[in-house]
Amino acid sequence: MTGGSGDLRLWGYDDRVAGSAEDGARVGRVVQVDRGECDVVTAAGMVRAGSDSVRAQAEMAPVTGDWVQVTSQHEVVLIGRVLPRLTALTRRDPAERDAEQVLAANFDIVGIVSGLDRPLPPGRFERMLVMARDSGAAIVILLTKADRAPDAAAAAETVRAVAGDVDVLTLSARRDLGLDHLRSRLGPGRTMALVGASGSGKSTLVNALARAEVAATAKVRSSDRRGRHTTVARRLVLLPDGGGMVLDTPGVRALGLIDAQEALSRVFSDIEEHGLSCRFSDCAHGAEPDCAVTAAVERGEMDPRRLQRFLALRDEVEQQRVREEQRARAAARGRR
Ligand SMILES: Nc1nc2c(ncn2[C@@H]2O[C@H](COP(=O)(O)OP(=O)(O)OP(=O)(O)O)[C@@H](O)[C@H]2O)c(=O)[nH]1
Ligand SMILES: [Mg+2]
Ligand SMILES: [Zn+2]
Repeated sequence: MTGGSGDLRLWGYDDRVAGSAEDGARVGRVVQVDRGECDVVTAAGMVRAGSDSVRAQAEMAPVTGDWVQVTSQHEVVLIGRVLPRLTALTRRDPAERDAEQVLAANFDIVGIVSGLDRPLPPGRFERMLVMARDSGAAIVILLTKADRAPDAAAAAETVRAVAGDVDVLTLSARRDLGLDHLRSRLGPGRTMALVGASGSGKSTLVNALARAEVAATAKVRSSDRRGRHTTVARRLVLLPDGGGMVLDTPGVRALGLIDAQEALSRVFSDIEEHGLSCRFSDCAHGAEPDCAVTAAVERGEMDPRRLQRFLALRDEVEQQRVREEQRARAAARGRR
């Protein structure tokens, strides 16, 4: 992991990153974050850096994938500024209601991973699609363990029904199926962040792409095919031969949406399009007269369950927004 800045380009360093750093600053990319410390790859190689000693508490905390400025004080490397993020995966912090938690930053593609050894609930894809859409990156759905599915093509079709314009690929890390196609979407300096349930095969896919056992994997429970939360840290892995990077993440239990109104509209663009013909421009697609969305359901043009799932996600996002507003008002009162 040593070498000149040429190596840093393999990690995605480019003119945009260079332009956002202060003149003469030492920059690096966060490869992994552990309590208070990060592994950061710099032009001089990998360094271990303290993450919060020099930054004010209110500033952005570094996450895996971030470009940062590093400084050295008496042999100790510290992270200074976190450079502006191009893309970011965010969710509602499960520990702190309504706070935003950034899971990963500066990836070009989000790979939504799901194993074909388990049922594929459409609502789970829709939720992950909203989160991925909100990140600002390109998206691909990766259906892994194709070798375990009696009819992978049929399973992929059911996912395509909710995927909109997002590509759905079927893969097998075990049989090396579809991996070359996936590699063709990466390449030097490009990063793909993997998200998906525990046991879906994210780390196995990382190892297959890396052609080495770089990430720990574990068998799913035989009773219900659920994973064991094997991966515990988000980690950026450099692929061989200028193949880009994959960002492995732990399987997520909760994916609360935060501030995702626009992404929601895009993922459910079919509903939004029908909605343009509703009588009321602010139609909630419930009991309103002349609602074009419920009419489409009645005509059999739209799956009523998809509408229900949309309404539930919309309520979740709306309630979160209302709470956020209340909190901002309370904070403003406190300042007066
Ligand atoms: N048959 C088959 N099994 C696979 C494939 N990909 C992954 N698996 C198995 O699925 C299990 C879970 O894989 P992991 O890669 O650990 O899953 P993960 O998504 O990283 O899980 P967490 O780290 O817990 O989030 C392991 O037993 C893998 O061997 C595949 O393509 N085919
Ligand atoms: Mg894993
Ligand atoms: Zn309506």
